[in-house]
Amino acid sequence: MENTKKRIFSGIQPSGNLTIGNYLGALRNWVQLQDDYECIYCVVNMHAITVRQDPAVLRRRSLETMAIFLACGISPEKSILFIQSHIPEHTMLNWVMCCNTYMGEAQRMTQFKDKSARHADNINTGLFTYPVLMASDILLYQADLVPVGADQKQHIELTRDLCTRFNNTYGETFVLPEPYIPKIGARIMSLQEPQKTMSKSDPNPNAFICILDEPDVIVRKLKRAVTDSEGVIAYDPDNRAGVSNLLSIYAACTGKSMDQSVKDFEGQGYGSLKNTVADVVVDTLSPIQAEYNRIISDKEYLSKVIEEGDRKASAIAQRTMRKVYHKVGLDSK
Ligand code: ATP
Ligand code: LTN
Repeated sequence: MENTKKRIFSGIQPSGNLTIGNYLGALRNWVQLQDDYECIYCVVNMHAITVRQDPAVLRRRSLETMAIFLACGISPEKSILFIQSHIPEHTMLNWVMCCNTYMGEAQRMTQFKDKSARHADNINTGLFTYPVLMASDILLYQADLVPVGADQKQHIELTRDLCTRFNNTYGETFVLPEPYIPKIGARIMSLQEPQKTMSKSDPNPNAFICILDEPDVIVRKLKRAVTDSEGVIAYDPDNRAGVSNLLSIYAACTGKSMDQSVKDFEGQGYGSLKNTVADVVVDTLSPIQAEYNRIISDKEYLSKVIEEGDRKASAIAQRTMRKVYHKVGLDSK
């Protein structure tokens, strides 16, 4: 029977230890989407080198990131799981797309502006063209839907612009993708500077909770989370960023609505809010951690999953690339 399921593509960089932001904003939804879509999930290690990485650490983290995908419940029987650098078509399409992207478009990307400010000693052209590589990832697999956190919305919009331009210039080639952003958990904020998105590459480890953090570490980081001096628990992300972030984490982990979550804490203080949030985060992460420890010690299984995923991804990527090279006149036929 013809496969009529819509296709999903998404990726996470192995640029640090994955956080609850990565889990609640992205991974958790990846798991849920597996039954209704044909899902392709990627460890985007080529994106990670836009920031300086230790080669041995990058190699290890790429495997660990894949083990986290599996531990969260992504199944190699249902989804294609692979590593970006194993499929050379990503760089091939990246170059073609770079030649179809305007400087002004890339210059508008806020992630580039943020990352150049944070890495002023290494503002490289890869960091600048990062969103074009991301667009290439998505278009290469002809994805209909891209599940990401809210911070990636602008990159998906750029991907859509590049897709439409390419199709108009060279004839129908790529599927036009749409973003899929969760209602709750799309933007988990830093525990130390709650106006900023929680990020795994934050230099301050108290700013984020890692998926693999031990329970006592989770409790400690949440106890230190920045709140305010109002003393009343209410959801108001613009003015009460810290408390609202703790409420969002609670709502995302328990599956409760924000109204219900706020009600759950009526009349309570920040101390008990932090303790309860720590409990639900530990409950959410414990089964994932147990599964991770099992998978990471089975390197043979992990390599088999990656080999199989690479093979399936490669077949799709090659098909698209043949089409693209023909359209732009880079083949010899
Ligand atoms: P880095 O800090 O290295 O740039 P990151 O922690 O921002 O990385 P990515 O690998 O760039 O994470 O993102 C992977 C996925 O996780 C993306 O879909 C992104 O939108 C989502 N994500 C990352 N951080 C958060 C967050 N704080 N809240 C919700 N979703 C997030
Ligand atoms: N830029 C993304 C990671 C990423 C991605 C992708 C996400 C690279 N390629 C393709 C979705 C689809 C980020 O989360 N920072």
